[in-house]
Amino acid sequence: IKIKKVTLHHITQTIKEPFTSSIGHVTERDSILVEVTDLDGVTGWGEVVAFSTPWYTEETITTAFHLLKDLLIPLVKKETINHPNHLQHIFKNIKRNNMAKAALEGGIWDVFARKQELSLSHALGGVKTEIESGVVIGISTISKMTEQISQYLDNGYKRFKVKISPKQDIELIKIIRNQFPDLPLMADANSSYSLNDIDRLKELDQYHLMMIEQPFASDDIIDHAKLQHELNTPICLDESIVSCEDARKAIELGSCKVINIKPGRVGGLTESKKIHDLCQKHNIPVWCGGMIETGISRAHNIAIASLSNFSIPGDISSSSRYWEEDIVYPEIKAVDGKIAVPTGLGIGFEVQNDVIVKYRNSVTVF
Ligand code: OSB
Ligand code: MG
Repeated sequence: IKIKKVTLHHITQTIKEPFTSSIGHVTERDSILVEVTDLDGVTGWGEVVAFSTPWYTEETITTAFHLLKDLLIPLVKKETINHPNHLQHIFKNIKRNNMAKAALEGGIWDVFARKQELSLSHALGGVKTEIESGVVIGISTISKMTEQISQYLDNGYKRFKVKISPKQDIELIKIIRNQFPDLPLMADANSSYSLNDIDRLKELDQYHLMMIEQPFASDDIIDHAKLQHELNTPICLDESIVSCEDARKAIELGSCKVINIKPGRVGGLTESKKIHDLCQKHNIPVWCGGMIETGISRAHNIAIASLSNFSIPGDISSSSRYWEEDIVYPEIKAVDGKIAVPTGLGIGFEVQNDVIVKYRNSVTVF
């Protein structure tokens, strides 16, 4: 693959209802859609999943734009890329900035799959024809949260993740559990606890959650190991795992029993697959997280989630969960809680230029 041009589309969309976690609040979602075209005229799409402010990780839409424009795009334009796996080598002197790297890498994976006449799922080694769909319920009042659960249950979702923090945890989970005794339920704390809260977190054991996601800070894999040794509920790490090396250390320390893989957070699909393979070897199930992203990124998520060790339903919900109108066609739809893995070439969805234009602030061609 020889890259001819890369087009960055900066868009802003309003999500259907504001989304709140313990550390961040999203109403307007800014994204950079990355359109990669090679010398043969094959086009692929990626997406920067960073937010406008660095509440989830240190990257922002602005830092990612800078990295893409000044460093990553010039680097890939210089090279002939035989396989997207080689991008890790091409990017080796650029530290972190994983979401910027993943966006460009994702577009190149899409080009690569199309040129191989494969779906992205098959290009990655995916084996599933459908994936199970889960949904996330942001922080609001307990009654609104249980109402949303009822609604999403009717939609057929297979797993329910509620956001918690020390301000709203035990009572919330107790009420949900009483109302929905068999619900596949988990909680995501987005780092809102510390070691002082061990007794409080142990109280959650009685509600048989599938797992607790990221209770402690992102650099606290030692404390997570201490917690996991005292907790029956499996810990799932999200923010703590930004590379396969992180996953190896967390597994070795016993910091978690499950890992949430987000291609953006770990620097792309190649690294996602490495983490998947490592976890499989160690009997650690993985699932694919979400970033309130457009259908482009969701399509990448569906493809990676078709690998065999993605054995727990992730945060891949229907387009209609957040969007009035998605960038991709057809819209992503969970039917009976399942999303079909597309069989078309590349990401398997059509990117609708007229919809991009509607939400676009700027377009820059490199
Ligand atoms: O912690 O998994 C998270 C959204 C934005 C940033 C971080 C997280 C989330 C979610 C929602 O939990 C995922 C989604 O529905 O796309
Ligand atoms: Mg999370």
